[in-house]
Order: sequence, then C-alpha cells, then structure tokens
Amino acid sequence: KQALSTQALGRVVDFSAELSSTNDRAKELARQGALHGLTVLASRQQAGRGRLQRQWESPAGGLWMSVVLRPNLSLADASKITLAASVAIVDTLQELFELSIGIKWPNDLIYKGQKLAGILGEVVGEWNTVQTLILGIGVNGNFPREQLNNTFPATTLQEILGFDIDLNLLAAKILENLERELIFLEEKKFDEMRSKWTKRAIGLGEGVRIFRGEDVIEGVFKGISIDGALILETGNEEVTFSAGEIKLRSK
Ligand code: BTX
Repeated sequence: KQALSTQALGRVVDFSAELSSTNDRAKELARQGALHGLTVLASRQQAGRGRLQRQWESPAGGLWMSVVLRPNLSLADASKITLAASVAIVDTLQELFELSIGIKWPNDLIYKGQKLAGILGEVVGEWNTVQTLILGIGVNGNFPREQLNNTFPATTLQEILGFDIDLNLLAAKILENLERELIFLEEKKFDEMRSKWTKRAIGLGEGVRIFRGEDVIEGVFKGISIDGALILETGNEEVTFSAGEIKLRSK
C-alpha cells in the first residue's frame, strides 16, 4: 500500500485467498455501487476466464487482479482500455525488471513467444447508462510453468527472472501506469499510447490470418487505427477490425 501513488485505482482493495474469478467478484461489487478504482485481488482463481469462454489457469503465486473502472469515455474510446492496459503492463515490466515484452493484439503479453500475461475487459450493463467496465489482469508471477497445462506456450516471471517478485509492488506499479494511460484516454491523447503499443506489437508488417465468425481473412498487419482497431492490408485495400469481433493468427 505504501508503494501506491494513484488517485483512484487500488485505493480500495478487496482481497480473497480464493475466488472463482476476480472479474466476477468485481462485477458483483460494481453492481453494488463500487466506486471507480476498486481493485479485487485473489491469491488463486478456481475458474479464471480468458476471452471467448476460454479458461485462464490461475495457481497461487500469480497476480490475479480486476479493477472496476467508471471512466469518462464513450464506448468507442472505452474499447481502447485494453490497449491502455497492455501498455501499462509492458511499461511496468520494463521499469521493474528491464524485461522487453511483446504485445499480441489485442490482449496477450508475450515473452520470447510464450504467454506471460493476459487482459480481459468486460462491460457491466449498458454503457450509455452505467459506463462501467471490469478490467481483469492476469500475470504469471511466482510459480514454475509446470504448474500450467502444457498445451500452450506459457512462461512466468519466476522462470524468466530466476527469483520471486513482490506481487504487491507489481500490482501497485501496474495500477499507477494504468491510471496515467486512462487519464490520457480521457483527455483524448491516444497518439503516444498508440505509438508505444505499435513499437511492441508482434507480427507488425507480417502476414496474418484473421478469423471472424466463419470467415478467414488474410492480409498484412499494418497497425492500429486512431479508433483502436486493427488495420489489415488485403490486396490494395485496408480493412479495420475491432477487438471484439475477431481472432488473429500469424501465417
Ligand atoms: P485469452 O483468451 O487470450 O487466453 C486464454 C488462453 O491462454 C487459454 O485458452 C490457454 O490456451 C492460455 N492460458 C490459460 N491460462 C494461462 C496462463 N496462466 N498463462 C498463459 N496462458 C494461459 C487472456 O485470455 C485473458 C486472461 C485474463 C485473466 C485475468 S486474471 C484476473 C481476471 N479474472 C479472470 O477471470 N480473468 C482475468
């Protein structure tokens, strides 16, 4: 707590040794009127979630955190919060451990081809009336990768650094960086975030496949538009896709 220098994020913390999902707990607290910045933490999650009903494995030793956000943003701008969170985590890992993390659009943080952290943003209720979003952040921290199912390439900070990190400090720094990025978004300053994001983007300028429902679209990944959408060059036209509608694979 002493390390935290935010205005709102993480000023109130709801901690549990175990939860099904910190996002679900945060949603429940948001429905009960939790203020902007309330942060839910759990040592373990029994049913951590990723996007599209995927499972997120959450053993003890990781950072499993969800923040209730009630930002002053339109829904279109709120969709950029995932990008803001990616930048906040990347900056934090650079600052604390000098780690160079890549971002796989829209929400995966990758170290040498292996997934280290993920982000799950979920809107609560109708955006126009409540304007509440739960931002879930999972970082594989102090546990060996053997504790994860090996069907996907994953890594942990313990594996990378060779020592256990201070999870409270990690949480505090992520919240500070996230608060700064959110204020930039509210002030409509997206350019710097977009350029930071683009510098870390994996697969930029390369051929990718986009899966949208039944459709598969191939093209070259050109970057992020000022709306926060992915820009794909197919033949001689550019098409944009928002994060909610697609999956991205390198070719
Ligand atoms: P995602 O859908 O991009 O990634 C989910 C996929 O990642 C899984 O299908 C699996 O292949 C792989 N995976 C599962 N667990 C891990 C892990 N621990 N490390 C690396 N890869 C894994 C990413 O979704 C968004 C994850 C957000 C998790 C946070 S934790 C706090 C909050 N609460 C909650 O329930 N979810 C969020």
